Amino acid sequence: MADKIVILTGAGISAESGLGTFRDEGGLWSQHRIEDVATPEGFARDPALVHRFYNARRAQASEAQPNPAHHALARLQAEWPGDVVIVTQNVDGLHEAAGARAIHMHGILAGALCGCCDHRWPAPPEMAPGMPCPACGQPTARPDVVWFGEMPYHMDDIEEHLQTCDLFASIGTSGQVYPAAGFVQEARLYGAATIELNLAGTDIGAAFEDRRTGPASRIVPAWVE
Ligand code: BJW
Repeated sequence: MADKIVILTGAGISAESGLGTFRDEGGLWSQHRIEDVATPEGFARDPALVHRFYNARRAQASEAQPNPAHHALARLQAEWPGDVVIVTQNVDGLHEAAGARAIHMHGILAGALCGCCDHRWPAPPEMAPGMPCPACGQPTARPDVVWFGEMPYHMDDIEEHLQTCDLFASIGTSGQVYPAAGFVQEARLYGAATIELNLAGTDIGAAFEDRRTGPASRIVPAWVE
């Protein structure tokens, strides 16, 4: 029995909840330039554009419902006799909506962050350039998400979980963005069994001992049962 399971999730687990992925055909990065909307430099150049991008995604996420894959992971976390740690790259909050706890390594759409003093607070539905931080008063509010070139959150905790887990599962992520793409190697190095669940093959698929392909809403509940 795997005492401790670490599960990494990506945009693919929320695709069947109606939220677009980034790199699939028609995905977010085919409609927006990464440099414009997902880097600190893009935000400095055109904060209004970046806020519009995240306001739209925040509105979409607030309407979305968790799908059978999110529910299956919540069930697993509640019922497994050992630890089930969900590390998500997703910012949509759908793991929590399904009743699970997750570590948000790329932040959360529902959060605002002060670029000046690092204070965090719940984001209003619409953010705009120049919004003041409620703690320091500076006009430096931004979405509490991790852009390229920034350090993902909770990395010390995540490293510890990767080094102490018996099973590492990766669900619905393309394996193109680091450091998450390197987690499978790290977990293997420390002796974990590894499995990838994805709609299709990925660039890092060969690093996993076991692979299941198909839509998350079908293959995740089947894997959990
Ligand atoms: C289904 C499905 C269905 C579809 N069922 N599956 C050169 C080499 C190596 C690294 C670098 C490099 N140059 C720069 C870097 C670092 C950079 C990086 O990785 N760049 C790469 C592009 C090369 N990384 C960073 O900058 C990160 N920071 C960092 O590295 O700090 C330094 C550090 C050093 C040491 C330790 C730790 C840190 C920060 C990365 C931040 C990424 N931010 C974003 C935006 C977040 C906010 C937002 O949501 O807007 O995060 S970008 C975007 O990509 C988002 C995602 O979380 C992330 C990953 O995407 P994901 O989830 O994998 O989605 P897709 O679309 O790529 O894939 C979807 C998958 O689902 C596909 O496989 C489908 O098949 C599948 N799927 N439908 C099941 N129904």
